[in-house]
Amino acid sequence: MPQTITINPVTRIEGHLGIRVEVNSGQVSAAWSSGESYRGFEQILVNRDPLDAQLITQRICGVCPIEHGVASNLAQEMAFGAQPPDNGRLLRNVIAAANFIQSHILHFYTLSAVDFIDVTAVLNYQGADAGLNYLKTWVQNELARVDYFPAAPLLPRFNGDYLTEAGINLGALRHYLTAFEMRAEATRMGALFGGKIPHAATLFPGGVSQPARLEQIVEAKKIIRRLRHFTETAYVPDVLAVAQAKPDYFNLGRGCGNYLAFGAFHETNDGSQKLFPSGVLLGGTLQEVNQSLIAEDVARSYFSSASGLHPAAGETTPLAHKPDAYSWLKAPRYGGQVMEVGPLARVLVAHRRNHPTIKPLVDAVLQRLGRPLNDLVSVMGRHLARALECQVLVARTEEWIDAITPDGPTINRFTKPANGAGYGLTEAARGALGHWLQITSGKISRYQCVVPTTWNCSPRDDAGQPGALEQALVGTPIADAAHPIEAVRVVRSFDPCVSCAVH
Ligand code: NFE
Ligand code: MG
Repeated sequence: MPQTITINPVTRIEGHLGIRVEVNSGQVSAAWSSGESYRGFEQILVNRDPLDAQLITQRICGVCPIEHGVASNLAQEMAFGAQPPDNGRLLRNVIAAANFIQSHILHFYTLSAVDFIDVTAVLNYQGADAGLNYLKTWVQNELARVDYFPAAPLLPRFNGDYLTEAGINLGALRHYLTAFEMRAEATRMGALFGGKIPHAATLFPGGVSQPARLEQIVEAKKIIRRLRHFTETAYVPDVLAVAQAKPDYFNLGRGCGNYLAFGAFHETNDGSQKLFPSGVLLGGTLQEVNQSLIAEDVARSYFSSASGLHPAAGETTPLAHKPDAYSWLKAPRYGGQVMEVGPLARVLVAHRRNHPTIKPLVDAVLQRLGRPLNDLVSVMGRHLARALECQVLVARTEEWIDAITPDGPTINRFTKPANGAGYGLTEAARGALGHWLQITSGKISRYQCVVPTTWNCSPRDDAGQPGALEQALVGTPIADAAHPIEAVRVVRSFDPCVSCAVH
């Protein structure tokens, strides 16, 4: 008899995700992923001034606001016929990179690493470090309160290696704390040029609204060097340590096998060149992205609007008690196919395109691990792809900061048409992000967002095809049905943000 396990909510992600799996002979045989809330941003935007878009869409999420703002700006720029000058493009890149970097560090250390380390090791700590004592008290309180998943096997790096105090090695538990500081640093870098974070004030179509002063550039340079040091000496090595300690996770969570990347971080003002390239990998074949092939199904989603609409004609009419529906996420598909988006998709596309920095880095790491490229398609591969693209991004961001002209012009003028349309395709930390904008008589008449986690965590579509995460869960061994840590690790490898996904 199959057994059903429900994990709802899945904790340590953003937003409310529910997972239900059917387990047969100790393995997941089917999975259902449910977004458990509704936000309504696509309705809120209608009838607003198009220039409000980046202010409103940034509020979709506190973790990836900048990318929503950038997607809005790109959609407006297409509708207005505008594009930023060099300085505007560079500053937009740096603000977005700050957001990406904090998000990746957050995902690994704060949201995921505790699935792989033995946090109870900190209980033996006897030293005077205030941070570690805080952590010790926190772990004690948590253990008194909840029924914990069994601790992961002790990992040498995480419980050994560098920090020795009172005879106890705490290794990457220290990095767990440093990660909070690094996140704050990245956020500060974004705020230097964004005016404020999480929701930047300077993002605007045609560039950014505020020139960069020399002292801001100098400060950003100091911060990116710290972030670069942390990424190279802690984040990437710690992910590699987990990868070596848990090699079985290179075989789990493989998923749908199709990948979509819109690409991001413009290297030219018209966006024809990007640091992270765009591409579609469909059954192993690389294609150019054709956004007209995107459509969103709602057969199993809580919407009464028509199914299978392209986002430029998309509708969002909620229907809470729809029979057979089980998620507030729509089911985006590309030419009818289920696609995975995110760091793994970006890295696979970049690798296929012989990217000058990503390909050699990925190849070197895989060689060190003695693994073929295809092993990246896994739980551990997603963590690795995220860390490696972070390493490429911190290095390139330092160069963008160096290239900013102090007090140079950051924005190009444009005229707002009374009627028009546009779309913005970019990458948020969690994957391909698209906004579709329609303007009628000077007001937004339609606004549709197709968001990374909507792709990854979508429910079944009109044809009954499960979403990318639902497919990745199938085959996962569950050793103890009362503590399905293996399934949770598969879910978290996608870094879901359901606040974004339901927007
Ligand atoms: Ni709320 Fe987001 C990212 C976007 S995820 S975090 O990254 O867009 O769907
Ligand atoms: Mg949408």
